[in-house]
Amino acid sequence: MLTETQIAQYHDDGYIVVEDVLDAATLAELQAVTAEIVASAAGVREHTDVLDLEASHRPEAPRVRRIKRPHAAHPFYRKLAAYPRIMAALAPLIGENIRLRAGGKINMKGAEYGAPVEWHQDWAFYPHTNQSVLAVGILLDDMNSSNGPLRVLPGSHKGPVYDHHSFGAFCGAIDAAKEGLDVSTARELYGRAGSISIHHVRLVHGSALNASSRERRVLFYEYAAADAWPLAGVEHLANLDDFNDRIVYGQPTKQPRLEQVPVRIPLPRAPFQGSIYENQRTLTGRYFEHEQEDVAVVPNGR
Ligand SMILES: O=C(O)CCC(=O)C(=O)O
Repeated sequence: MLTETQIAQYHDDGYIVVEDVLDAATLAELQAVTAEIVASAAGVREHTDVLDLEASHRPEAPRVRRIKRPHAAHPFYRKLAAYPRIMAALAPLIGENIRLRAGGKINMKGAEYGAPVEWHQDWAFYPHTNQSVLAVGILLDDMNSSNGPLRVLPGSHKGPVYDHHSFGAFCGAIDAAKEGLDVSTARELYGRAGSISIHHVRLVHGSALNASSRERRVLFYEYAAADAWPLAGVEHLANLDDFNDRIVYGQPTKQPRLEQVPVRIPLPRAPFQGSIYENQRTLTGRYFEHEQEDVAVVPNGR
């Protein structure tokens, strides 16, 4: 699946885009299943276990910001997580034994209002015993400069793990000015619907509000090598069967591989739970423009 150049780019820059990975029928089914779930937002007043809603959502004028944990929301997504061409792309990057993480999402970025995602590193949310962990973004729509493409900071996966806290609690985002993070070299990722992006768990990334007239939906699956175990406090591991049921390639193991990696623990928990958009509400020093209604809310009225 991947060329030597793509494998080298993943290691050097921390990301790649692979064009035209899904076949046409699978892409059409992905779009149809997603439309069906989005339609269920009509009449809904609050976030649910599946739907995360835009600040400007109204029951009579639904605006879905995210479908949460798609693999648990519909059997199609669980099957798609093990799509053979995706597994073939990941094996040279994180090995022959791969687990789907319990998270994952479809970020909808609706036309004209789709919310931004502030700069962050996934590793700040879910550190593991080793960093053979990455995210795959499957494009449901063409993604280009106008509709809020994923932005990445090349090489940042080899740099520090930045502070993702504000007001003494996790906020899932980096205050770039405060942290001295220069985002001027960020690149935008483009691709046709059915293509995928792959980014390293420590790569700094984010995306702007979608002010265009075209939606930008991306399904993000998070994958870890089977021997990368989540650190304490990151994921509830009471149910080993569920953990192992999420092996999408190869075999599980009870022997974690320990690497010397920098870690920050995402505790105390963010005051706003439910999605990254909620977590990031307490960020000081926002970088991206937000919708009027999605105002910063700071705990204790500060
Ligand atoms: O949807 C995007 O552009 C960014 C997604 C992301 O990084 C996240 O939701 O964690």
